[in-house]
Amino acid sequence: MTAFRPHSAHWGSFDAVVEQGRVVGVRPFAADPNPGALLQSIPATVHAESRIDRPYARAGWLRGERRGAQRGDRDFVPLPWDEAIRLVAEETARVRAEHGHASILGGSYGWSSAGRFHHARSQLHRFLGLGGGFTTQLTNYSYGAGMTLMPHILGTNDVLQGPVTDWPSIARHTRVMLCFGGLPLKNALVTAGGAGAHEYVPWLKQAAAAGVRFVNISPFRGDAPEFLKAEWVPIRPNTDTALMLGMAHALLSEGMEDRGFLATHCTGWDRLRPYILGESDGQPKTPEWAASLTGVPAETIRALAWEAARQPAMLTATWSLQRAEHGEQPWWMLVALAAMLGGIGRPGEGVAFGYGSLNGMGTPRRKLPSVGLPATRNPGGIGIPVSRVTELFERPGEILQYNGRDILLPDIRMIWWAGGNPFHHHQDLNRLRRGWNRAETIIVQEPWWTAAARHADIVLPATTTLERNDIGSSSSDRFVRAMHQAIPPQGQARNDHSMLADVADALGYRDRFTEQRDEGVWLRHLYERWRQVAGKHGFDAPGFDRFWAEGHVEVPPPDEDFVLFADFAADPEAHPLNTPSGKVELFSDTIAGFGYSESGGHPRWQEPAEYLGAPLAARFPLHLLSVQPATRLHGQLDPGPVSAASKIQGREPLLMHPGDAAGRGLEDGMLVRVFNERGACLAGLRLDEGLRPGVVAMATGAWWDPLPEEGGLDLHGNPNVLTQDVGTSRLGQGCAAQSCLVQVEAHRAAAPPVTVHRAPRPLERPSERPV
Ligand SMILES: Nc1nc2c(c(=O)[nH]1)N[C@H]1C(S)=C(S)[C@@H](COP(=O)(O)OP(=O)(O)OC[C@H]3O[C@@H](n4cnc5c(=O)[nH]c(N)nc54)[C@H](O)[C@@H]3O)O[C@H]1N2
Ligand SMILES: Nc1nc2c(c(=O)[nH]1)N[C@H]1C(S)=C(S)[C@@H](COP(=O)(O)OP(=O)(O)OC[C@H]3O[C@@H](n4cnc5c(=O)[nH]c(N)nc54)[C@H](O)[C@@H]3O)O[C@H]1N2
Ligand SMILES: [Mo]
Repeated sequence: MTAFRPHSAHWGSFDAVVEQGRVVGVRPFAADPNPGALLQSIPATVHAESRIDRPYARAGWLRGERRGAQRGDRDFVPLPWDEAIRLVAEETARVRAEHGHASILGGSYGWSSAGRFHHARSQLHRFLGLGGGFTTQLTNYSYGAGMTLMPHILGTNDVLQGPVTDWPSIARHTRVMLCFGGLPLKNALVTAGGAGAHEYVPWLKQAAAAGVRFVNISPFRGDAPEFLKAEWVPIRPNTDTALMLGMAHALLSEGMEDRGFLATHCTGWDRLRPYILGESDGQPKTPEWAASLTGVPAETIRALAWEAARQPAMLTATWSLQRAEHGEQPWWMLVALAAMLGGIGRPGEGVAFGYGSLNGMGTPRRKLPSVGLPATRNPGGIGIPVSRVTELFERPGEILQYNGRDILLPDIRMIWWAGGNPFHHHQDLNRLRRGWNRAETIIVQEPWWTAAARHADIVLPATTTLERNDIGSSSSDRFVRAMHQAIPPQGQARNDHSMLADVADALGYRDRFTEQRDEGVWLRHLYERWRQVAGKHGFDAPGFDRFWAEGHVEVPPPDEDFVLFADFAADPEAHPLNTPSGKVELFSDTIAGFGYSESGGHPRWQEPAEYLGAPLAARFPLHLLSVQPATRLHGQLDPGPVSAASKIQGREPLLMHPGDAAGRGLEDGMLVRVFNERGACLAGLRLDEGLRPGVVAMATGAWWDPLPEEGGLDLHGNPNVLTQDVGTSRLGQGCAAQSCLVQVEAHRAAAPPVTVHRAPRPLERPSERPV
């Protein structure tokens, strides 16, 4: 018999097609106008060979090899669940008693899965918070630098998280849209918490049909879909700030800046203007100056500036631009450029970040929170900017500067991860692993044998969403989705909530953790809480039983276009921004007051240590972009068929311009070795004329499969063995993965096969099992 069970994932809502206890297919959600291909990877991934079948412990850990022990040795011993729970509880109690709450790193960054109750990271935070606290991780990898910066200069993070000026407003009013980083189709496959409706492509088509002209300012032509007929401006990576400064100079030299807006709505123009003109530092930021850094001709820079000044222009940049050394600067300068054009807060004009980064940005929606667990208290804990995780391991007792604060780094004894994959998301993985190994105990909750699970001491097998009931919900999506359990738990997998409840039980606080609710009661409780909030926002949602039976609730879109900062634009006195001056801060006294040499009081051009203009480019002459994958979500779904079909000889593709390949004797489809001083990986070469020469690109997410020795060659193609691990600056301390130079050569030797999608072979003989 075939059953259809409503369900949801970050990459789309669907019905799971179930036969004899197995997911055999998926049927896209009927209300989705443009369902994505990633859904097709679900059945094979849920039933993959790489599912963790039962709890395990690392043999060396059981023998007492703790701090400094090598992890990732794959020497795992199966454990019965009750023993695993007992070991975890005893070790947690010991670490807390001996070293304090802050010695447990429970930040556990990662996307987890769409269901909001069983959201692994939220469950872990709740468990650790109720137990006294933990060291958590602040900001995120996506836009950590940007979200630290924007409150200083615009007083809000709406400009990058939404709601932003919506597509109907753009289609109606915008004439030209300048898109730094483009408007890639691949990124719009996903929405955190579940994509009920993929409306990005229909909206892009509508805007193009309405006559909006798109300009794709990016090293990669493929960042704009063909149907937009976008002009391509191939810029050198990490030089966008210089291009924007050149545009600003072009505006000033023609007197095209909006002096009224700069006077009434901004502060600090008197400091930024002399910098653009070169009066404060002796270097006028002319289009010619910008051309020498960006590789974009001065005429093009002038034309872009004048075009944007003559008609309604929307400026946008993808989140990727700030994932680079000095990543705060291009975003700040884009705000300054929008201020010079005077369009901030006008329909179809101004600036916002991430239209091309995630499905849901700019989609008409009401500002409603998503269904979810209440925020956790973290009484005894402290927070570290998420991308500084390796430094946290390396420098206990030292100070980390961040956004005007001095953070004393704790000595991490225990690492606990649920719902994230640091050996996917972090930079310079060989260095991360050295720091990681300093912990005494590492616990990972995972459905699959990811690199994080392989680097744990205790591995707890988690169910996937299809093995439990939940609610999918995102503040960026109109639909709240019922997620019905489709199949029984696979192997001995358990829900994150249930395993943590058992550990809480052993530690004496089960009831505080569960609030004596089971799954069903929790779902009803969380939904009804949300229904009340929705009611206050004027939306009358059906009761839980109807929602659950119908499978979804649709929150209707608002009737009117949404324009970000409209009130402020109309009357800056009555509706000031939440900045110290109440205005757009083109100069920030607060930021200047931090005294960081690398981030001053106004946006400025600063050379990254790794980009094509740097001395290091003589040795590593290619700029590597590590972009979001079209074939999966980060490391998730990598074992599925959509991801597998994109690989070349089983390795992740590396995109390269044919000219760069010819100079190296490389041909399409061959295996190459990509390397720098931090590490090396194999990749399959794909030639693409749409890449700026000197730039190569590789998607993230191929599961790390290193040869066993320290720093060993990664056989699969995980770009994070190459990326550099520095903060964007002390201001934002964001991830700077996009600043990375490499060299590429043919790999002609025989290449061992990629085996990382198989489960590691456990130690089976009882004699190998230590007591
Ligand atoms: N070089 C480079 N690196 C990058 C980026 C880049 O642009 N370049 N981008 C960065 C960005 S923006 C991000 S957001 C990060 C993403 O990094 P992550 O969010 O850490 O990546 P995911 O692979 O989504 O990790 C989620 C993990 O949760 C697991 N999981 C799913 N459901 C459950 C569950 O129910 N229970 C449990 N216990 N686990 C579950 C999945 O199997 C998966 O391993 O990567 C960052 N890394
Ligand atoms: N299919 C899919 N979609 C995803 C994700 C996924 O894993 N898979 N991840 C999601 C997540 S967590 C996030 S945070 C978002 C991230 O969204 P983004 O950060 O926008 O995504 P990226 O692919 O890293 O970058 C977008 C484009 O920016 C260009 N770019 C890179 N560096 C530069 C530069 O210096 N200058 C200019 N002008 N352009 C540059 C690259 O060519 C790249 O294709 O994507 C989300 N969407
Ligand atoms: Mo992200």
